[in-house]
Amino acid sequence: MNRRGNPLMTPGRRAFLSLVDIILFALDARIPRTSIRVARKYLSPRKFVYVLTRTDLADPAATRGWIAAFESDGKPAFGVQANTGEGMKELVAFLKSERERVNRSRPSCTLERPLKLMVFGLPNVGKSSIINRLVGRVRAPAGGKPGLTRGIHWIRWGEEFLLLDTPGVLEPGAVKGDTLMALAATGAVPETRYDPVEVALWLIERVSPATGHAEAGQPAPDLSPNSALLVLEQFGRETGQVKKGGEVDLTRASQLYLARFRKGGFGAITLELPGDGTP
Ligand SMILES: Nc1nc2c(ncn2[C@@H]2O[C@H](COP(=O)(O)OP(=O)(O)OP(=O)(O)O)[C@@H](O)[C@H]2O)c(=O)[nH]1
Ligand SMILES: [Mg+2]
Repeated sequence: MNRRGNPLMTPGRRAFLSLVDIILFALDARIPRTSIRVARKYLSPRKFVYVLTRTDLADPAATRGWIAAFESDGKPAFGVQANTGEGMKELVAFLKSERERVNRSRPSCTLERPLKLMVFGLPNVGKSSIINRLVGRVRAPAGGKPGLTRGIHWIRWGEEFLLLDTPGVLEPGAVKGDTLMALAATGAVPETRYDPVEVALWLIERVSPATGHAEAGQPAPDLSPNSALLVLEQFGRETGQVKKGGEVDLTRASQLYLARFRKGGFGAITLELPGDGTP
């Protein structure tokens, strides 16, 4: 996640980006607005399409709303579950039709060349998983920790495409407040960069009106910090995160709460809905 090895985070990135025909801008479907706002400064206005990942963990109605909002803004958008391949068909069909369009627009004597696609976005959003699903086998290392992909890699996808896997773009020191909380809650920043208790309380305030279980897609920002703490303590007790004297171990309870949220254990929850401010 540092600038080394990531040409997207260097001053020469525009020249680098010009090598690519289409950019797949991967967004976490739970936080599309933050995914765009934090990453887009590294993107020059090349042709890109949005790929919303983790649709299994997001509220389906909210994801449909996001896709409709992007499309009405003239941006193709696709929702996928990048770790299983769910929803990839439409994206594949779109990319194939783009390739045909590009080749048709070339003079007939020109040799066809592979279309160059780059997958771009925040750390841990599912970029390498998208590539593996497109190619049909594991060609790009993918895993649960942000910052897994280091350096850039071209990967051949049949004769027709070349795919570029890239490291996530993010300078963790540059993000603060709600942005940092949203990124930390969804797993885009390393654990050393945030206080798990602060992030768990922030998340509970948004998703757990009373019980720690949200209604899908209904962020409820009304809970006071004090009640959030009570919810966290109750969660800690229920899950056995208790110290010797009987006091709840808030750090461990928070880590467990965040891990459960990231796996969809509280339901399919979108933290940012379309319509409340364009990205
Ligand atoms: N539930 C769920 N998990 C996903 C999805 N897409 C990716 N993952 C998981 O998210 C984790 C990160 O995926 P990667 O493909 O490594 O993400 P990345 O964007 O390449 O990450 P970096 O290279 O670290 O920037 C992995 O554990 C994937 O299995 C998805 O749509 N749903
Ligand atoms: Mg990766």
